Amino acid sequence: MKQPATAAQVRQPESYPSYVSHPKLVHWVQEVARLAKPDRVYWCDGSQEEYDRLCAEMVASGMLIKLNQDKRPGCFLARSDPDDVARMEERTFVCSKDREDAGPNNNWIAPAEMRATLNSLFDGCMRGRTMYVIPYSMGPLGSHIAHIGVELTDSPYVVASMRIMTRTGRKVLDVLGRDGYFVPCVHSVGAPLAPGQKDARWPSNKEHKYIVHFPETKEIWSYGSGYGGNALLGKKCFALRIASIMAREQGWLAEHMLILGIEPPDGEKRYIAAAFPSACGKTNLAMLIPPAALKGWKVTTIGEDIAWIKPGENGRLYAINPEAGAFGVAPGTSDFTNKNCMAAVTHDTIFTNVAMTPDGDVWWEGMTKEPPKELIDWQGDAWTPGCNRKAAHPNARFTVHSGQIPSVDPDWENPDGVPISAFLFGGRRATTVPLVREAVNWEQGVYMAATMASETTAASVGQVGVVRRDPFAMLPFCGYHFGDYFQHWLKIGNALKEPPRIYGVNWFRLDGNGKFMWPGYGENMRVLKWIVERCNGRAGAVDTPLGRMPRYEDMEWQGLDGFSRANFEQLVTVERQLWREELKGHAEFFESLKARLPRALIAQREQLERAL
Ligand code: O2Y
Ligand code: MN
Repeated sequence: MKQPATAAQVRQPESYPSYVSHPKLVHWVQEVARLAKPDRVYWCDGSQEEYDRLCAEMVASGMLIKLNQDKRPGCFLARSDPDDVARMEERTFVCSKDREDAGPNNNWIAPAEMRATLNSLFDGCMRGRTMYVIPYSMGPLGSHIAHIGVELTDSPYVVASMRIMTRTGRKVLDVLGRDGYFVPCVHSVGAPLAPGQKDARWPSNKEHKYIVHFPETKEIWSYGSGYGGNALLGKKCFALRIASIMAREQGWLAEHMLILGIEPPDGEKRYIAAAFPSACGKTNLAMLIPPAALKGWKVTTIGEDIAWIKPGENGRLYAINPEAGAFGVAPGTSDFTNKNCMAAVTHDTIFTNVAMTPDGDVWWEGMTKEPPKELIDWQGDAWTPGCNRKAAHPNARFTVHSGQIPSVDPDWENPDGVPISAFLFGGRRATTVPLVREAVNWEQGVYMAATMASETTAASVGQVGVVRRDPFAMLPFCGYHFGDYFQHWLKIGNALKEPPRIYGVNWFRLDGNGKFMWPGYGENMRVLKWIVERCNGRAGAVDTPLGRMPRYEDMEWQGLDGFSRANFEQLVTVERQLWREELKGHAEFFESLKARLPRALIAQREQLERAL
């Protein structure tokens, strides 16, 4: 029954605000409400008033702590359950009709079996709670590159976070109209409340966690976790896994890439999209501040995690950041590693699992050289230096709106996107992979990206120092078979009049003492400068079996004291024996993709083998 009302009112499951004019959306919301049986259904209008009210309610319930408003105005702290602290790749599923379509890169369960499991888990899972309806746009409202999703969730933390990370509420329904397309996303923390039962500080389900994607119907269902990528369904679930499937069907790219703008003092401004696996400093690169010695060079931020990229009519690629905010890792972020980011989180930020100072400010490992004398750790316990525990969880996060980043690009909300001149692909490799190389053509670039890998760190899964193939940095995020994905990249490139140049980079080479050979952070600008000058036809390079590389004299070294020509030569040496071993790794990985691996990539591998 339709009732005239404002969005701010809490509604009965069957009713909805008068401004909702999309029968299919209403029907779906009612259907999920009948299954999950929330006490209330609330349609989010996306207003500041609504955000403030929900935060106040979460402070009252203990889910959020209001931080010191003199030091961090508009900031809150959430402490998650210790078992619910990160994305869970092993609980993430792509349930295509045909198992082969999900590929060896995804966990698969037959759709009928998964639907039966979810129906049983979701039956009554929102009892005692409110089910929030969040209409959201991935990308600037009304952009021809943007798409709309609707998330149903029983977590007010998700509502507040989604308002920072995406464009939400009534304005999205205006764009959706009576029959616009939306991706249905259902999320529950999986913790129904009996009448009178006291809620947990961070409700979640210890026994069952599922993050599920149905490619054919483009649905997302997530159960049991309230954290990050498991719960903010616009991010990895929609903007990467489901969007990668949509992109293949519709002829565009959904990528795990930051986008930055680089303006030379005397040349054309260029935009670069760069893919790095998790824990390789993507946020830092996206907000890089050039060293003072590179006078007049300016870097701006379009996005720091995801790019949606579409061919334009002129045969170039145009990219938007589908998100409107960052869910960045706090530990390691400091005025030295990312001053722009530190400035962004001084206000109106939700922190999750960081430590708190006695006066209600935040702290995490790496923020300052010396830790404070006392803290309250991410679990709410007293902490002192030397107590042998981390004060902040290694995956502690800040959620902040992109508009707060000082380096944000004036075109970050341009609905037409920005033209991409170059793609960068980088992993964390202690040996073998040189500082930078340029692919001689699109196919070689796709090969570079398809074979990229990263060494595992303490913060990532499994054993430390193991090389894990992570093609295009999409291993946990590609919603379909990697072989088909590589083919899609080849097809997109072949149809472009002006394809972006493709580069491989590695900031993480170690010397014999286990020390980083490249200074990284702001000094990465020297590599970016070479790339932009290549795009602008102003920098030289030399051919190698791995692609084109800068000579020492092709890069700018002014202001980088203590880094010699010999250091540089070491970083760009092609060590043939190591590469022969590396190629075995490529062959092994390709073998896992079997018949769906494009022949062009096999040919690239053979060519490289010959060249070595
Ligand atoms: O652990 C999580 O839920 C977050 S993972 C994440 C968050 C922001 C950007 N990238 C990532 C990632 O894992 O690539
Ligand atoms: Mn990411």
